[in-house]
Formats: sequence, structure tokens, C-alpha cells
Amino acid sequence: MARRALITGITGQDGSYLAEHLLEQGYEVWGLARGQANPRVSRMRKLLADVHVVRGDLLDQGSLISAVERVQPDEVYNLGAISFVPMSWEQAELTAEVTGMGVLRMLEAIRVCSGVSRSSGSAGSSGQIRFYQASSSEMFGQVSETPQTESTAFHPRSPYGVAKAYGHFLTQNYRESYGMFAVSGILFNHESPRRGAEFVTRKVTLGVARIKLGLTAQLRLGNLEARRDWGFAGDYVKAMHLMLQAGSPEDYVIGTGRMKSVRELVEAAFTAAGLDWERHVVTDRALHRPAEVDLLCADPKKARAQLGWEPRVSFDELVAMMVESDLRLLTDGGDPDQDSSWP
Ligand code: NAP
Ligand code: G4F
Repeated sequence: MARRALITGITGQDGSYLAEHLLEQGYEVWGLARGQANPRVSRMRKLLADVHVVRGDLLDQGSLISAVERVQPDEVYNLGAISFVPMSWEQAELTAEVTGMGVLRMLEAIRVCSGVSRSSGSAGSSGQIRFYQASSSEMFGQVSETPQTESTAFHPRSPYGVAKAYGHFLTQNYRESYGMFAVSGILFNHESPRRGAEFVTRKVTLGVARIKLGLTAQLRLGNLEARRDWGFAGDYVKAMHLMLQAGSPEDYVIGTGRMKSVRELVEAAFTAAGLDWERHVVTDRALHRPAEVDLLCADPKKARAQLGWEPRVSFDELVAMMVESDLRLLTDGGDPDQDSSWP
């Protein structure tokens, strides 16, 4: 019988790549989708026709229990979150509820449906469902060392980073308290043509495409000096799957080990379209964050050694892929907010 996976965040960037990867591996894939008439669900259904949909919301404990009861998954991937860092200052409480408390609700749903009692401790009562939590390099925040490993201290710099740290520690706690196979992937920034238009990579590649096609002349950005370790989302979802196939439940850092600044990203994207970025980019203090994460750089040695995981797509290939895809999308009359650049 096919193994069954339940993915929260199915309408997001990673949900789509993970669903495709698991379908290729022969899984029966279920996506948790929220809302009465969520347009992102209809888009997802069109593009990922083989994914089954179960209704639920990370804010609603009962709905998660019902979803786990109905799907009877072998693996649960908790990708659902408010994931845009600036929004986490604007709606800090909602971020704590979805991105932080949502992890607790999902773990509780699994614990209850697996029949693991609170009093039984970890004595062989693990249940069968394996759980993946989408942790983030944002937890490192103001970094204490570079590159960052699985044991680097956390110093989150946003309500989002704080909520992710809660989810991370809680996942570890459920592993220790109940013997659950519950792991966190500490993923560094990963991008693709399906990335939301609010994140800097996609904002830049869409901006480049609009300028190239004469639709606008200017791109307004915030802090150009921040540095990130950017990889390709399609590579990173494979690491999520590998973590749940491992012999023992452990956390892993996933990234490329190479850093680039936003300025270098901008240069690469404009150059890919044959444009001079200095003629088009303006900076705006209003787009700076209340507290910035200046640099993030992964040390993915453990994932390479224990999971055999390697990123395949380079930074330059990623930027070129995204610029090309956005040029195609806009030339074909697509609306990036509605269509994104799905397949
Ligand atoms: P994304 O594109 O922003 O997707 C977020 C998903 O969360 C969407 O499917 C959204 O569904 C869902 N969601 C939001 N609120 C929800 C709720 N109340 N209940 C259930 N689902 C809800 O994010 P992504 O880039 O794919 O990232 C996936 C996960 O990895 C996130 O947890 C993110 O924080 C984490 N992460 C991402 C990166 C990265 O660089 N991409 C790095 C580290 C960690 P709707 O369509 O209903 O809004
Ligand atoms: O693309 P970003 O918005 O991503 P950020 O904040 O690094 O977060 C992403 O990666 C995390 C993993 O480290 C995930 F957990 C999280 O969910 C999300 O996927 O911003 C990247 C950098 C920041 O330093 C920001 O200040 O780009 C800088 N930046 C400069 N101008 C800008 C802009 N970011 C955005 N979004 N828009 C700008 O105009």
C-alpha cells in the first residue's frame, strides 16, 4: 500500500515542490487547506491534480485532529505558517498563534491520534506517525558564529523568529517526552519561480522582468547589505523527506554554505536580463526592518554526511531560472499575484 503523507502549507512554495517530490516517490499525498473559498486552493488543485485535500487550520485544534484521523498519515510535514518576516511585526499575535502554537496543535493532534498518553512518557510509546517541522535559520538571528550549525545558539530578531524557535523546541520536547519521531529541518532561505512576490528574490526578479518589458522603470528595495544563504526550493524539499527516512529522529541544518548580499542578488538578476541595476534600483528606509538579521550562512555538513543531501542548483542558476520564468509569465499576460509562476 502507498505510504501516506499529510502536508500543511500545501498552497505555499515548499508545499508544492514537496507534494511533487512525494508523488514521484509513490506516496498518497494529502494537503491541509484552510478557508471557505481560498483561491490558492483552487490554483493548487489545478496544478497538483493528484493531491487530496483535507480541510483544516493551524488555528483550530479540532480540525487538525479530524484531519489526522481521516488521512491516517505515515508522515506529517508541518510547512504551514505566516512566513513573511515583516508581517510578523504587524501581526505578532497571529504569527505566534499560527507559526508557533500551530506546531503545538499539530503535535497534539498526532499524539492524540497515535494513542500516546501524557503519562506514558517516552517508554516505547512513540506511535507510528513521523513528524517534520519547518524550522528556520531566522532562529539564529543575530548570529553568534558563522557558519551556523545544529548547535549554534538562537537569537531571533523578529516575532517570526521567536515563534519558529518555540516550534523548534516544542518538536524536540515531544521527541523527548513521548518518544515521537519528530524532527526539525533548520532551512536557510530557499527560492524558486513559485516564491511569493513579497520576498526579496522574487520581488527583484519580477521587478527585472517588468523593467525589461517596459512596464516600469524603477525597483524600490530596502537594505541591500543584508546577506543570505540562498538555495533552490526543489532541492530543499528532498532534504525534508530524507530526514523522515533516517534511522533516528534528529535535526539538520539545510543550506548551501555560501552567502550573497541583496546587492549581489540585484546585480545578478539585472545582469541576467542584460540591464544595469544602478539605473533602476532605489533604496527606501521605510523598507528596512525594526531589527535586521545581517547575515546567515549554513554549515550543512551533518546533512551531507548523514543524509547524503547536497544542493544541486547554484545561486547564479537560481537567479537566471527566476528571471527567465518571470519574463515568460509577464510576456504571457500572467498576473504574478494570482498565477505566481507555477509550473
Ligand atoms: P509560504 O509559501 O509562505 O506558504 C505558507 C503556507 O502556510 C501557505 O500554504 C499558507 O496557506 C499556509 N498557512 C498560513 N496560515 C495557515 C493556517 N492558519 N493554517 C494552515 N495553513 C496556513 O511558505 P514557504 O516558503 O513554502 O515555507 C514553508 C515553511 O517553511 C514555512 O513554515 C516557512 O516559515 C518555513 N521556512 C521557509 C523558508 C524559505 O526560505 N522558504 C526557510 C525556512 C523556513 P494559505 O494559502 O491558506 O495562506
Ligand atoms: O526575502 P526576505 O523577505 O526573506 P527573510 O526575511 O530572510 O525570510 C525568509 O527566509 C527565512 C529563512 O532564513 C524564512 F524562515 C522566512 O520564512 C522567509 O522565507 O528578505 C531577505 C533580506 C532581508 O534582510 C531584507 O531586509 O532581504 C532584505 N530586503 C531588502 N529589500 C528586502 C527588501 N526584503 C524584502 N522582502 N523586500 C525588500 O524590498
